[in-house]
Amino acid sequence: MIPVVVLIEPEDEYVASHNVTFRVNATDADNNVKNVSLYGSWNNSVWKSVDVDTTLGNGTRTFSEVEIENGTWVWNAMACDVDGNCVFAEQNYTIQLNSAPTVGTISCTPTELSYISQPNPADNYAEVNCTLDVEDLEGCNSLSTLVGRIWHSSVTENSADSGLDHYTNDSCSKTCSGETGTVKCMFHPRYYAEAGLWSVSINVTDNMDETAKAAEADAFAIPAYYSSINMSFSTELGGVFQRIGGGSFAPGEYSDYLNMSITGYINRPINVKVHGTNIECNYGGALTYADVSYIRYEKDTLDYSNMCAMPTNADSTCSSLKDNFNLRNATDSGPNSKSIYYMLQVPTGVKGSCSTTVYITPVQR
Ligand SMILES: [Ca+2]
Ligand SMILES: [Ca+2]
Repeated sequence: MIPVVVLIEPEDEYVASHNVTFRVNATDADNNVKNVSLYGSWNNSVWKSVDVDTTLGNGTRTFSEVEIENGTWVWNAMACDVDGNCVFAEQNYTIQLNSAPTVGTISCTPTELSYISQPNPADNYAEVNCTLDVEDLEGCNSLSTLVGRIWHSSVTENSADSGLDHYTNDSCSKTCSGETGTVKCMFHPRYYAEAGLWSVSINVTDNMDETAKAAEADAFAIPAYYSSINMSFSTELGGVFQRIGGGSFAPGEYSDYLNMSITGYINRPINVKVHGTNIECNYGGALTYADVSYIRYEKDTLDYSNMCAMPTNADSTCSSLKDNFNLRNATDSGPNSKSIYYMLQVPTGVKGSCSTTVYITPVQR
């Protein structure tokens, strides 16, 4: 009698991403199977025996972890008995091995962003488009997942999305022609995004979950925008506001030193407490805020890093100032004066005309 071969695994038209294990069953009514050979077409498209199992008799043969080139191939198994009767399974099966996609270099336009102006600053964003050449031997259309990211140099690719410094694409699309194509990802960084150099990455994933990524450092720049800052001062008694200082600054820049003079006309020495309101910035009606602690103050130190941060609560003012301001009594020769010095580091993340009010409260020593 001649043997009978049945293909068990993998099923016909199976798609694999790695080495493949084949299982076939060979039986013979005489129980005299001598060997079973696995055949495939993946060796330069030549149909040939890939492996031989010489176990005698009826039973299942396993060909483990067979290495197969990318592509779609035909396979079968042949059993021979001791009498020289050889037979294949009735029908060939096909198997497909997947290749990972490959990618080129990302390029983005424009390389320096500019922002749309009025009338709708709350929605104000710039558009940057980044493109990437891709290839997949199973066809560019097999790329099913496309993800683009852009990030400021102060964070990393995997940081959380933030309007300030990290964005995932608004959209990514592909244009395909056979195995190759182009992926284009669009981003909309907001008007208050951090100035400086931004990097980009694009991930592509094929329908077998194999991925490829391209990244480009310093792909485009966001220019520094300028804020105009006004600081208003008042004494809590009397409520007379005096607008001093201000000007136009880039985020991160320092203002000039501002000097508020306190004059004592009374016969008691005084200290002072100060506090301020958070900085409010208005850009065509869209409001953003920054903490008042960007303002620092001292009575005699002109070094921003060693000045006290302005609090919002008058009871928690810089103790060195409160306890040591020490404005002396007025005397026969006239009143005494002392100055408080202020300095502002312009906050990042805000845009437009910003204002804040600082209150000065005399305290009897
Ligand atoms: Ca036989
Ligand atoms: Ca593929």
